[in-house]
Amino acid sequence: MFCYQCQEAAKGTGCTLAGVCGKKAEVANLQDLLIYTIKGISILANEGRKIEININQVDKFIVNGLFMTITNANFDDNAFYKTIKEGLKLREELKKNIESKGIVLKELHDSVTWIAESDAEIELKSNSADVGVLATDNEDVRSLRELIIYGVKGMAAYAHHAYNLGKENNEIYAFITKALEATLDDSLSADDLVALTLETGKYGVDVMALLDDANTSTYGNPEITQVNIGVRKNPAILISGHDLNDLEQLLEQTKGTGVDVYTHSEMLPAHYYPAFKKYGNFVGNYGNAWWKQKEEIEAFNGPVIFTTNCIVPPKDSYKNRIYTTGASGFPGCKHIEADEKGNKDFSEIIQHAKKLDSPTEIETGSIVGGFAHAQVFALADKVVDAVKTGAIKKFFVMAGCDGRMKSRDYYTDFAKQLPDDTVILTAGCAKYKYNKLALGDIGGIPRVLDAGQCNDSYSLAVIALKLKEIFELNDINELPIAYNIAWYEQKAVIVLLALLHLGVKNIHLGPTLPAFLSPNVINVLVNTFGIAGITNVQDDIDMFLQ
Ligand code: SF4
Ligand code: SF3
Repeated sequence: MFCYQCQEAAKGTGCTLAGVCGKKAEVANLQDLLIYTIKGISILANEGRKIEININQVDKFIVNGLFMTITNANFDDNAFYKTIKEGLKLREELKKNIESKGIVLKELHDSVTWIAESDAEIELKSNSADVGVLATDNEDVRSLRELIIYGVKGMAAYAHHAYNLGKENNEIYAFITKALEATLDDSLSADDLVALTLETGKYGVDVMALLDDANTSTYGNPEITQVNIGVRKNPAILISGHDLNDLEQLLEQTKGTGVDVYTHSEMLPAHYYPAFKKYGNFVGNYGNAWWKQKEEIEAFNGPVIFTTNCIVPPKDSYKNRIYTTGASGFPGCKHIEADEKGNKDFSEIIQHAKKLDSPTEIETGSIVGGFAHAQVFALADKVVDAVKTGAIKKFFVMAGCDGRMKSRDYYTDFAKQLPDDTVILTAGCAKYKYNKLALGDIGGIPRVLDAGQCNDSYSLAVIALKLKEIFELNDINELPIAYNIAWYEQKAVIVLLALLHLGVKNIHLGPTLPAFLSPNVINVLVNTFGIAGITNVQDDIDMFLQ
């Protein structure tokens, strides 16, 4: 195996024996083969699109398959064997479909022609050096190809949530397959790939806008909300991940059963949506970011359902309480499948919860959030006044991911040491590094404004563009906004590329720069966009406030 897609890549270069995340070599290789197979399907999808055959089922397969390979989403070897076989079948059907229209498919890439009759043959192919990341020799080309692929993985995750809510955009699907085909094209130069990377950012903005539309048109606009972080004395289910449709189905099915529902990690922002406030058993948020789940799930006592990443390989003591659904999976844990209409039956989890103790209290009180674009626009006068009077000197966008590395304490210290006339704009699970600190408010505006999940970084961009308009500026970079972003997995990659597409410069990225960026690619990002890493809290604050 070789994997360097996340911030925890071993030794800052890549995991080779097993993932720091807990991914086994076999699964890593199967993920590579699934991506390889999806590239082959993409080549045919691009042909199919030219002659306007309906490939919606193929697009959905691609989006789901990409999502399954995101860090901490799916550790289940069986799920990958099954998905690869499904992919090969779809690919052959698509091939026939295209050929039936009189098109002659010639000189096809191996990713379009390889076949396997058994799991053993799939395993053999997955071990071949041609399918993995290192199949590309040139370090810079490899770096750009993977940067595009990781951006596309993040894009796929958001497209997946959107289509679960009935919102799709064929241009996004078409970009995904075009980009994946391009990563096999040896005739493209590094400059071509840089251009494609920036184009990936454009579709990153589009997919986040699509998901924002899907979420807000289904569940209303997020509004300021106090979220309880304590517990009640009923049996309960913990729901994690990002999928709001799964949450809605769980709330509908637990209604009136005496079983409570709590969110974990990236599901916290669900509390900000008006539509979920009507459920009396939707109690609050339990715990913190994904990486604390070993202690927190132990203490929760009830069953846990993962709708997406981030799963930490469970301890035996609670593994029988773990359920997965959607693109997520873990060997030995029950996976809840959707029927053809997307309906899921959570009754087994509800029955399971009834047999278990209520959650152990680990915290009390509440946290505030719900500052997505509509809510911030409603407060615009107040915010603009605060900027004009100098009550707010600067905003710090600190969106992104949290993670287990000790070096991430930087973000807690950074938040603590920021001067009182600054406001943090956050989204994603990065918030857990400072959302429980008593940072106060500025004239009623909290000093930490949480827009929501990582995809709601879109809201932060919309807010920035609105402020640019209000202050009549020519350039988004003239705003008093600094960007100090924490990243971990591939959704953060698409968020970053989206911000670059919007023209945001001088983004600082930490706690370390991605292992998949080669020195030359880093140079391009530094020279074109002023991307930089982080140093230490005091020097960085001084630099940002200069
Ligand atoms: Fe390593 Fe991250 Fe890949 Fe897991 S996802 S194998 S931790 S680089
Ligand atoms: Fe968190 Fe995985 Fe990235 Fe969605 S849940 S932000 S790390």
